[in-house]
This record gives sequence, structure tokens and C-alpha cells, in this order.
Amino acid sequence: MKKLLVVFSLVISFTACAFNGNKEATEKSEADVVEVTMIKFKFVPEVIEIKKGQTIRWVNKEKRQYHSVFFEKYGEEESDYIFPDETFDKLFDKVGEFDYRCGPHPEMIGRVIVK
Ligand SMILES: [Cu+2]
Repeated sequence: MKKLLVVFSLVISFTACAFNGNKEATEKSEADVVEVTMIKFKFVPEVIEIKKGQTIRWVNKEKRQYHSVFFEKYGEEESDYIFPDETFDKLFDKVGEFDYRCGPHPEMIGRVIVK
């Protein structure tokens, strides 16, 4: 009976550990996502500074207009069109300054500074 209790409490503490681990992972991933808004044909903020390993989430807040995110200079593919209330995520794992634009609106530009 005592053995059974030990096993039982071990199971409980493993479960508790796993649960805490998940909670921390969720908190970390939320902190590592930084939002840029697409509104009135602008990226807001136009220049954003983040840390290596963070993700930018572009959020389209227009009423009707779609946009895209295009790091053209670096030979990257344009994102799919991002329609109102849709988002696009991109992870930045290299330090540097990266200029981008909207595919359909070349005058709509932004810069990501990764430190
Ligand atoms: Cu656009």
C-alpha cells in the first residue's frame, strides 16, 4: 500500500511539472510575438526594433484593403495577401536591419531592426 502511495505521488508531481512547463512555454511565446499593424496603407510602426528570436505578427486592420509583406531585396517570397483581420507571422533569427514593402503597394514600406 505504501509503495502504491509513492508511485501515486510521483505521478502527481510529474504531471504538475509538465503542466508548469507548458504554462511557461505559452507565456514565453506570447512575449516573443511583436505586432505591426497594417492600417491606412501604412505599416505601424514603420520601423520596429526587436530581439533576435522574436516573431513579428502583421495584423491587417483595414476595412477592405488587403496587403502583403515582401522582403524583396533578400530574395524572399512575398507573403500571401493578408486580408482584413488576418495576420502573418515571421520569425527573425538573424541580427540586422531588414527593409520590406507591401507587394501590391510598393510605396508602403517598413523596416525591422533585429538586435
Ligand atoms: Cu498594401
